[in-house]
Amino acid sequence: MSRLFAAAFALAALAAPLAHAGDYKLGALTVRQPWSRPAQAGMNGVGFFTVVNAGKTPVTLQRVESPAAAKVEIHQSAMANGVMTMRRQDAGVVVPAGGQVAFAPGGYHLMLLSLKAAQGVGQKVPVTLIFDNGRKAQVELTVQLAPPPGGQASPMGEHHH
Ligand SMILES: [Cu+2]
Repeated sequence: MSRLFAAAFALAALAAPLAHAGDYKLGALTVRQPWSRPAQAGMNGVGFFTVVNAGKTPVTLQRVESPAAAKVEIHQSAMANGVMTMRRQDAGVVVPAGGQVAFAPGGYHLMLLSLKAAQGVGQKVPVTLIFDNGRKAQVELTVQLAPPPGGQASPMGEHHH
């Protein structure tokens, strides 16, 4: 084995523990552990993940597209007078420089309106996250029943669509 190969292997070994399977890197942004829930065709689906911004400037997630749904909206759930409500976030969601934003049950989420097909556990749902710096992240939401291990805890419990 050449020295060059040995060095490359050493680097790969060092980098490995930092990356989770299912993370997507896009410049200074990382989209961590995107997932969704099972749903029937014609119903609304959800999308959850964490966006980490290692850069020195804030980045806004402006909009989201998916071939799996008629339309995708960015929503935020909030508790108001004991009632869980959802609001569309038409201005997008800002990920601060050096910070992160969690899309998780009870908070921010993607709403996949009118799914074109049923999505079952283990399936992958393609979505494209479009940021204000012109970057697009193509990620796949893994359909599962519960949040990924090590994912963000739910800020306000479950919420149903
Ligand atoms: Cu919603």
